[in-house]
Amino acid sequence: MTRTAIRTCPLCEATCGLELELDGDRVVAVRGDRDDVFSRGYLCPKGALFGELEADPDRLTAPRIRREGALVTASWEAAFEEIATRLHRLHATHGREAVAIYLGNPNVHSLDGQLGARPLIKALGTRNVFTASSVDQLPKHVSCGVLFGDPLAIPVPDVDRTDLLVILGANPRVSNGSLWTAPDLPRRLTELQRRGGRLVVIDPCRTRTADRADQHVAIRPGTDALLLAAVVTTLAEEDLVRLPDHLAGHVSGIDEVVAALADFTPQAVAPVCDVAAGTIRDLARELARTERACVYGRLGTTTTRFGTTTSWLVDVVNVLTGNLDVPGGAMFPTPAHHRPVRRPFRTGRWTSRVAGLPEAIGELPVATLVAEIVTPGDGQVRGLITVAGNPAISTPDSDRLDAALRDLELMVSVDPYVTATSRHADVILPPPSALHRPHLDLVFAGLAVRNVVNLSPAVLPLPDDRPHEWEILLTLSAIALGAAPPVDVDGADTFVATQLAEQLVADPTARTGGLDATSILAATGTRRGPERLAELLIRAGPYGDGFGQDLDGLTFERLEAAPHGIDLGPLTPRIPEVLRTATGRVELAPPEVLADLPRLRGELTAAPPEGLVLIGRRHLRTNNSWSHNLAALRRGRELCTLQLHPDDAAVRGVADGDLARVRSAAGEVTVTVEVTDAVRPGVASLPHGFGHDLDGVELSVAREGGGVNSNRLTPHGEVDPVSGTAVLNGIHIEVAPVSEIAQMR
Ligand SMILES: Nc1nc2c(c(=O)[nH]1)N[C@H]1C(S)=C(S)[C@@H](COP(=O)(O)OP(=O)(O)OC[C@H]3O[C@@H](n4cnc5c(=O)[nH]c(N)nc54)[C@H](O)[C@@H]3O)O[C@H]1N2
Ligand SMILES: Nc1nc2c(c(=O)[nH]1)N[C@H]1C(S)=C(S)[C@@H](COP(=O)(O)OP(=O)(O)OC[C@H]3O[C@@H](n4cnc5c(=O)[nH]c(N)nc54)[C@H](O)[C@@H]3O)O[C@H]1N2
Ligand code: SF4
Ligand SMILES: [Mo]
Repeated sequence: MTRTAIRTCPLCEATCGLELELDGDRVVAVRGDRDDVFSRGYLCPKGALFGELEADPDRLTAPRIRREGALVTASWEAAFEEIATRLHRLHATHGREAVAIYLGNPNVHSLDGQLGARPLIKALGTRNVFTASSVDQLPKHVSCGVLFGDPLAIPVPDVDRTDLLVILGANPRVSNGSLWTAPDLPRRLTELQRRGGRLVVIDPCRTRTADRADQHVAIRPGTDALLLAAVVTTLAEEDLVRLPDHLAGHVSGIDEVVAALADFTPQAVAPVCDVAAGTIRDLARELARTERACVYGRLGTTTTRFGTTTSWLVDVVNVLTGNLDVPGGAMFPTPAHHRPVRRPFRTGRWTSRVAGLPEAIGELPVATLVAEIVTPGDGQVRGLITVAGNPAISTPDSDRLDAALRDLELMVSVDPYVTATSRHADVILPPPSALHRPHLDLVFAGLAVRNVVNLSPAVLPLPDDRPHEWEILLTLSAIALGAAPPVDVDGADTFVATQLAEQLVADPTARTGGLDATSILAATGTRRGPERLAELLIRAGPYGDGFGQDLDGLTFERLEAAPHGIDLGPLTPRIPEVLRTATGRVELAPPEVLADLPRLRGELTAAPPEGLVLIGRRHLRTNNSWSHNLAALRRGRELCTLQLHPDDAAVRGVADGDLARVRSAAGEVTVTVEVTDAVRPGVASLPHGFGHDLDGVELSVAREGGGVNSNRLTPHGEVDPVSGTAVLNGIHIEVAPVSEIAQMR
């Protein structure tokens, strides 16, 4: 007898509903949940293998402790004892800054991680906080922070209602969207075109998304800011700047922006971008004249030298063409959970010790983690806790970082696998799989193209001998605060919940404002952990019942009764209420970003780049570094190839299928060449997340899967200086046939 269970897919930002067929505790089939109010049955190849991922025999079920060099299985008690002894010693000898934390991407895909990581960061009391954001979307947080006063107020393309969508540096037909939650984006993009709308893709590669677009502009990598600046000058020159009525009086700095960008004319930027001036002008005119239009930039614009400035310009263009905060434009979602009003945003409240890079949203750039570990002195990082991250593969200068991790005095990894990263840990704490935990998304709902809420109960009970991930994180928090195990997890959990309840009753913008903290806490009954926190946030949120004040409002009972989710309607205009700047207006000309314009101007006169520039790509069947252990995903042709344009391949004497050496300032890899005119001349493309065949890695399938770690080529010092985000796209490389380099030696 099988049974079915409904659960939100935890693998990417699309948050599709899955219908799982279970035989006992094994998932035997996965289908898209056709009744899901948002994803309506969509399923991608990764989601389809959710069952295999859950049943992966390489997944750890018990902790590991390093003993005489080897990672041996240990009890939870012994693992926490070991951590407490060594962490307390490290803190006592070298202080709080000596212990760093790195939070990886899957943290934001679980309720445990979404709510469990904060207390740990606070408890560690270190400024050495690193996350995958600084190899990803941090520039967007910073640009929205300065524009709107809130780094989480990120407008998303209202794809279902737009008539023109201009995508820069994203490949949603493969990635399924990022900072843009819209399950089944491929269908939504097709529908946009079917109803007569246009899709323009600006990307150095003819990606799957570009291939299906109405127009593909093969821009030179790293030059999007110039192109967008020239769109702004065209709008100004041709008197095309228009604001929607409701924005009038809520936007400052229009004239300043126009003046600051005046010399970035289409003619001036065209040779640098390698895009015709006429194409840029037409783009500006089309954006201004199309009733409902939107510009969207993503990873290929954020992880570049001008990440923040480009992200800012995306929204500047949306504002000036009258497309911010209007249906069919770029809109701010209204998620169901309460979001506290934040203080006006600023970066650089502190800087990193070695490179002096600025803090942003409470973290430091991971590109500088290696420098913090290897550079002696006061505040040197000697201990590291990684949670759901694989920095040894996913972050810059991997060879050096890998070596540095080996030399740490203490390393703890909360991870279900022995990976390139966790193989260096002294203790590995494996969390249970997604089947064992409830889910309610508190991140991507704030980036979704419809307002939706969806609670997934745990599919399977957790075996008694295993802690939940939030219990692991709370135990680590208590230890970091000085507690000796066994830790009173329930006490710590109640403390966290009480703090939240007190904040919610003191917050006049919450539906719980003015209520009594003890009563709202009591109303959550027997719920514990992040589920209890989530209930507080939902009932305090904009659709919440305010704990009985609004009988039609959301309660957890209502969510439990709606396994396919609840649709809360299309996005609605939110300006001015969403703004959190000191002036309460959109600050279109923030000084932090304008200060970067001289550097951008320097690009206009810089010598054209010589040689090859490396960029990245994603595959439909891989997920960053961690889905590579599924045989079914690795089937078929080689995925980790260096794509080269035929002209570039010919000049270098390499042919399709040859092995080539690729060299950058950081390192060197040997990889198979794929000759294709899908990449523009002067550009090479290599996917990230590969290269698992390292000593000690216990990923039996991924080890054999081949491929190289592209971040061995990423220099650690190269960042977007405004946000500190690593330059992953736009790395200078040399490519030569393997035989030729051998001869040179
Ligand atoms: N060159 C290059 N580098 C890149 C990118 C690129 O495009 N090019 N992309 C960047 C981007 S966008 C990102 S987001 C980062 C990702 O970088 P990371 O977040 O550091 O790495 P992941 O590959 O996502 O590894 C996630 C780890 O979490 C573990 N894990 C999975 N589920 C759970 C769970 O439920 N709990 C816990 N505790 N652990 C879990 C996995 O076993 C794996 O070890 O990589 C970045 N690196
Ligand atoms: N299948 C799959 N889906 C995923 C992931 C995965 O690993 N696999 N990872 C998830 C994660 S963590 C994230 S953050 C998202 C990312 O999702 P997307 O933002 O869609 O990122 P990519 O698919 O890497 O596409 C980036 C594009 O930028 C282009 N590009 C590179 N440099 C430049 C440039 O200078 N200018 C312009 N205009 N374009 C440039 C590249 O050619 C590439 O097509 O995907 C998520 N979804
Ligand atoms: S698109 Fe993302 S959320 Fe949807 S099934 Fe695939 S991996 Fe899961
Ligand atoms: Mo990401």
